[in-house]
Amino acid sequence: MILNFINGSFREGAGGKTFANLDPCTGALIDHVSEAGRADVDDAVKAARAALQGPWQKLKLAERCDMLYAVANEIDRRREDFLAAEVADTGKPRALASHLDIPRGAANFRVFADVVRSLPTECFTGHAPDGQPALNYALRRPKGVVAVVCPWNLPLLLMTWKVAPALACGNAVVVKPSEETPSTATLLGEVMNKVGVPQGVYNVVHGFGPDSAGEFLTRHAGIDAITFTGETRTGTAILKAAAEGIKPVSMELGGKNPAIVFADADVDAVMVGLKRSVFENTGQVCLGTERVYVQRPLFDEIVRRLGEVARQLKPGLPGDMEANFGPLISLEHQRKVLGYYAHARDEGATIVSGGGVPQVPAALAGGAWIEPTVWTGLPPTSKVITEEIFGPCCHVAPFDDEQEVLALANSTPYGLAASVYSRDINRAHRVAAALNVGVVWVNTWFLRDLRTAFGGSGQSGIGREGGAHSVEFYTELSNVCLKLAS
Ligand code: NAD
Ligand code: 6OD
Repeated sequence: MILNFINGSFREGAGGKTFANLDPCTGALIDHVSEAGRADVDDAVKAARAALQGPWQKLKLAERCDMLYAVANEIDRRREDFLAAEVADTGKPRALASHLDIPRGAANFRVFADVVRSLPTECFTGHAPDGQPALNYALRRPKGVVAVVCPWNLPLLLMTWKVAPALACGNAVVVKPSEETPSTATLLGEVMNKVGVPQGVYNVVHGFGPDSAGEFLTRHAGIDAITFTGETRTGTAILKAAAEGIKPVSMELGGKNPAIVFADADVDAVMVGLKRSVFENTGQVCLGTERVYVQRPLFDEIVRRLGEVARQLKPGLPGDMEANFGPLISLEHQRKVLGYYAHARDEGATIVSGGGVPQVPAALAGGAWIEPTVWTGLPPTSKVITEEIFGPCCHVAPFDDEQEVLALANSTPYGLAASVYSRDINRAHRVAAALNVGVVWVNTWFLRDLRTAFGGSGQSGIGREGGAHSVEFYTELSNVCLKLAS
């Protein structure tokens, strides 16, 4: 049984309710998860508050940062355990989790410990009306108890992306992992205990969203801030919860990200980028590309090569060295993605590759398998082009000039990420500046420097995290004005 982690102890939810954690590759039961009820969430929030007012607050900044380095080292030491838990919950290829998810889990703690350790505070010198010197300086305090609500696509990576800066800034957290991926957040509880993080600083409550742990947590009067990663629609529900009590929010939401390929691009580099941005993690990356715009001279070649890339991906179990393509997270998500596949067919799309469910061995028949899919020929108003699908698929459309492609790229209410492929650095710079998105990659994709601002515009989010931007969210500033005697 996967348990809640409250005040340093693993425990069952008081109501005794459980739910199933299913293997996305086969549909088989991995384990039962103990669901936290309202009382458990309340206990977690109280434990976090007590930790804040007790031992956590008393640690010196350097001691806290050293402790976060110890957390990172322990994740590295238990890499195999984290890897096994992450691939079991998600079905993603082991190779992907071992170069992306687990190392980033550790890196998040190191980077934010470093950011906070070397953070300056602002200071202004001036004078009072009587001519005496005055000194204004800023004090940073943790926000308090932070609710961290997480999705299932990169569970450890995205959870620690929030937990690490929150703890580095001196907060205590209550994490609500996705119901689909409860394991690595729970395992992190063992790490916290092992390295001596005081009890109550890191808590995990399991459950669902509405009328369950997610809602109980985000509506709890005892939390001081909410950081959320997930769907835009869920973001709306959480914003309403946050309005009660005026809770600060950080929202990392959905995207419908374009890739723009100019005719002067290095086509091999484009294919490397698109292979990853369309198909990696079975397309379940918020930053992933679902709209590809190609300048007309390269259109046929890119479409043909993208179709070949899709056909070469091989579905299989995480540890299968011949396979490089996992399932979707669940049958429910598979139904949603297949709904878009059917819609594209009905609207008369040209299906360059895929479009359905692949043949898999009988042992995998209960899994959420899906074909990587490439379409052309849909009108720009199609919901396949305007709505986030969150699957391994993209639509490719031709364009003739820069103004036209900018209008197409900026035509959805989302604004998370974009990639631009061109050898012309001036054009890349101009186009990047004209895209209404939070992150632009030029001639690459998902190349991360954790000190940079990260987040979305429009319906893709509120606020920025990363480096000092995370510190802004996870701390409160108060200014001290000190009138000095000469
Ligand atoms: P989701 O919104 O369905 O769920 C996210 C979390 O919210 C889960 O833990 C869920 O239990 C909880 N939740 C659901 N309803 C709630 C409610 N009413 N109150 C409180 N909590 C609630 O998202 P998902 O399906 O897990 O993840 C996929 C989505 O996340 C995609 O839209 C993707 O684009 C987005 N995403 C965005 C980013 C980003 O950085 N912008 C990163 C990863 C994923
Ligand atoms: O790399 C990150 O820090 C980050 N937040 C990635 C988000 C990926 C979305 O699926």
